[in-house]
Amino acid sequence: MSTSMGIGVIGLGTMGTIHANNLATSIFGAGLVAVADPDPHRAEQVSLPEGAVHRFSDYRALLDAKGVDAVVVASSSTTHAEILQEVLMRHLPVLCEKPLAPSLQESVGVHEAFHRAGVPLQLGFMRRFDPAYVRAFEAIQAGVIGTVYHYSGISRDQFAPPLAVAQHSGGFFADTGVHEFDLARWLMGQEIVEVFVRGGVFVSDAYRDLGDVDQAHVSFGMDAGGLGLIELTRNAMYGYDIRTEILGSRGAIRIGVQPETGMTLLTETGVTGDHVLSYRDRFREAYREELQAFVRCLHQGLPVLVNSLDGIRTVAVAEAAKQSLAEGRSVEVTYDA
Ligand code: ISE
Repeated sequence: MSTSMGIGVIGLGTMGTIHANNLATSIFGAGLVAVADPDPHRAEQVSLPEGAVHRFSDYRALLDAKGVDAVVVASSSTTHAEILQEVLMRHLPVLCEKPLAPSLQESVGVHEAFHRAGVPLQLGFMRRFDPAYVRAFEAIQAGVIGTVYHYSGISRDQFAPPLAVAQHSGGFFADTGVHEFDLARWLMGQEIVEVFVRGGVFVSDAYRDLGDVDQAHVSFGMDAGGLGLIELTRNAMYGYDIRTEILGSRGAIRIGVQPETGMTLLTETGVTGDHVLSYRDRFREAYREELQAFVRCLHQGLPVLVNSLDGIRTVAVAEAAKQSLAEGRSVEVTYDA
């Protein structure tokens, strides 16, 4: 592998575009060499370095292209398993967007195949690279809040995703919930073993036809006795709002509402500030950091920091959550397909 690694991005929706732009402009030790999307107009959304980046409509052509040393898979979730098999056949390291695959069975298949072949697969849990969450993790590891025993999470999107996107996302728990499940596992240092879920459709009526919900509460238990509560909301209206609090025997850590800027407007009519509207803004730095970490691990031959095991564990919780909601009872989380 040369000093600058060539990376290809598969899928140019919201996340693929973010990764492609980051690779084209700000990742040390790697550059964007190819993009693939069945819709040719999507490549136009990315400001590609003139002449240097190959555009493909078929992702297989990208995988076979000269100069592609690693790939980012950011296509819709329902295509991950199939694309990852092709990536594996070419032994290319991959950063794959979450979820690993929408179902536990497919996710386990992907995990086992990559694990057996020893090909690096990093999963797109970017919150683990956000400066506030990194600080929280380090403080917990250092024992600053003692023994942790409770996780609270609030995860609110401003608006529900378009139905066409939601249909291929694996549902609310696989698409949105997995970020929270992963944070809880990572910060608490325990696995989620049981969930109880309530939920409903309150704003996005069309979600009823999809058999999905736009509001849910997940209460859970963990293997070392930790407890947790998560609120998932698709339509907060006022903005994107991700909050976390970990309670320990000697204190708590809180990651709160993030303003877009530090500006506060104070006039005779009142005091107002601004607020982030989407994950693109809230986690802008984290998306760059996760890619940089991926590239650093490949260059240094180190294991990636978030892997396919994290993928199957979170999808297992998502499946149990879906079942709990449907059956109105607590469901044990199992990691077997
Ligand atoms: C989206 O796919 C993401 O990954 C965002 O981080 C999450 O907050 C949102 O709910 C998902 O739809």
